[in-house]
Amino acid sequence: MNIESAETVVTSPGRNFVTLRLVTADGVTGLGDATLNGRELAVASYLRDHVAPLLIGRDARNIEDTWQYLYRGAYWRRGPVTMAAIAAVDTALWDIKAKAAGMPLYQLLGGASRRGALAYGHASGRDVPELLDSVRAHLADGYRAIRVQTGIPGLDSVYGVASSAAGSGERYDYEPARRVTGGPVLPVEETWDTRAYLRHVPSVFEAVREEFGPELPLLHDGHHRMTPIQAAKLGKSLEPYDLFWLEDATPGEDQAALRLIRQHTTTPLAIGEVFNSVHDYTTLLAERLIDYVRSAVTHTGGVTAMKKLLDMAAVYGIRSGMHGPTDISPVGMAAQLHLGLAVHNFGIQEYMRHSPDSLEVFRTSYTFEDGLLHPSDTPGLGVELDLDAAGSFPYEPAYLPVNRLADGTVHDW
Ligand code: GCO
Ligand code: MG
Repeated sequence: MNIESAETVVTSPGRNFVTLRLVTADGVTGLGDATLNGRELAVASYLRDHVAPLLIGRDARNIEDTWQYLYRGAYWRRGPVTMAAIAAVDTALWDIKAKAAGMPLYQLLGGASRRGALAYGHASGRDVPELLDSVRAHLADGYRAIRVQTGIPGLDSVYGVASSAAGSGERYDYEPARRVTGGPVLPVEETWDTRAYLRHVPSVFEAVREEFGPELPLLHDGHHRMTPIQAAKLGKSLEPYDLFWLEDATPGEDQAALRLIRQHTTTPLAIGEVFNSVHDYTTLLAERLIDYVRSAVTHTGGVTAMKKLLDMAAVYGIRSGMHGPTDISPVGMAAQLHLGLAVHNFGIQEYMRHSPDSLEVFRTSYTFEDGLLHPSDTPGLGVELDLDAAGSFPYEPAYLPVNRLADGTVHDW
């Protein structure tokens, strides 16, 4: 079962995706997602120039050995580019193994622990009435847990908030990497004010609870913008509204910051979408400073590494909340649905629908019904890549926005 070809496919059906496509000598194809939003070509080069040549002729069955070979063997460990590339190889090898076994991947990971993976959708509005409409639309769409983001009085635009009237199923890509229109390819710049944000957010959750009652799980993303003491204050002020989690309250690289937040609030905490290794979590897990692990299979070294991370989290009673906006491709999403179905400590799965163009390139078989995602029983990951369709959407340079304070200082986000 040797690998015969390793092709890196870059396609942009509305936003950029990087996919690794492995084919074995006996004709089994495996797919892996290596999309790193706004830095896609760095991973494509890492795969094409440094990894693909090492894969040809390797035994596709030896997943753990290949992982260690690419991780330990490279000397330069970790980092988002390296770990996304390793993730793609690892995921593609699991796809191949499961197809060869004639089983959906979740069966190889231990079988189903639940009927499906509870998903949360992204509701947002520039103001509260628009937000309430968006929550309603998500409920009508079948979501049973909702992330809530709003515009902030005094700020022109806020990342994570749709820029036009709210909706749900039809809003595929309101957080893509973008570029300023006209002129050179540069990131959009946004202005941020944490004090205005902290004053506004509690009233938003009060309005949502008043309208939809106490039962609906509500989530919120702080996008790494607060200092520890500001985050502690926000967590405390949101306690009456019983959040499912407060995500990414502080910049991700400072694990100790979570200690301070934890001392002040019982609002559950989630972090990790920008992490790429179990080593980013050691303090957070051992000291139980978080409640949910936000890493994605795509950015954390694949199914192998993510499974180990979640097993380690399980020791401390910490659950999964894998990152799932549309910059995780349908391949990455399918991989984490298989994993989420199998592990005991699944928590919740972020889920934004991909656009019709994306779903033309990536033919998925996972389902979303009554709030639950299921990876399907198709052997492997259950996703096929249509190479012709992929070829008709060429790469488009784009960046995530840059965040600045009113005086021009570059700020975390
Ligand atoms: C989320 C995230 C995303 C990221 C995006 C960056 O919680 O889904 O914060 O929206 O901003 O993945 O590429
Ligand atoms: Mg987030």
